[in-house]
Amino acid sequence: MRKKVIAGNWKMNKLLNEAEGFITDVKTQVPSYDQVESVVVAPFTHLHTLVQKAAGSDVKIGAQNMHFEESGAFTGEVSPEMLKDIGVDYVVLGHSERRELFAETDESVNKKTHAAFKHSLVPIVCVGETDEQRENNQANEIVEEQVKRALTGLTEEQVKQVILAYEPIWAIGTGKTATAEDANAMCAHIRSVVKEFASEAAAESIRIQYGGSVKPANVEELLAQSDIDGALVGGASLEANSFLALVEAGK
Ligand code: G2H
Repeated sequence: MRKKVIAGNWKMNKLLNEAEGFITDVKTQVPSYDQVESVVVAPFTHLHTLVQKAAGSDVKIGAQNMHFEESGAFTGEVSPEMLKDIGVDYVVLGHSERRELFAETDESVNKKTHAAFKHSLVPIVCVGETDEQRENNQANEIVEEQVKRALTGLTEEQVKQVILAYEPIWAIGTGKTATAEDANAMCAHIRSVVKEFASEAAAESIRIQYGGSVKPANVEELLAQSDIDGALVGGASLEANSFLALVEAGK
């Protein structure tokens, strides 16, 4: 039985005092970590404070990106070691907004995934097709390629610990959600890709989230699907009550 993981991706939202207030509101109310993993994925400027604020609770903190190098002349970048040093546990890699707007590639996502393991960060690796690719019946093939390239070179044990987030780009922030059946079909396809690429055991263990306009009203149906092991949630993760409803559904 795979434990569900619900991650709130705040993107570039909230000032520090709002972020702190959010953690205060949710930290005593989230289900235990044994039941469901509740992750707040916040902007870099808030991470140190939020890790301290959430200490001792069942809320874990994640970053939205990082560089794959250890250190050096990379102005504006943040290293995996810097994240680990302040107590961050998860990192989102290859979100479609980073692929589209900031030139993230499958190759850099792969390097970042390796770097995450080197520093004991749990990578949440995003994959997903555009509207046009879906219309052209290329969705399976595009997502398969993204998954394989992200996982290249990882050990079987590492593959088991990756969290993949299937986020169809046409469903992100648009209010359009893939139907639960469509989302599940792609997550099942991803699991079969992992089986072929790594092993059956890795495919059984790896968690696959769905992301794209997930909200309290649709999360239960999505999480009830056989191959959906959690959600990566943007807009609906910004309010404490909504986040709590989402993580409750993951129990
Ligand atoms: C997809 C998702 C979070 P939203 O980007 O990663 O955002 O839930 O707002 O569609």
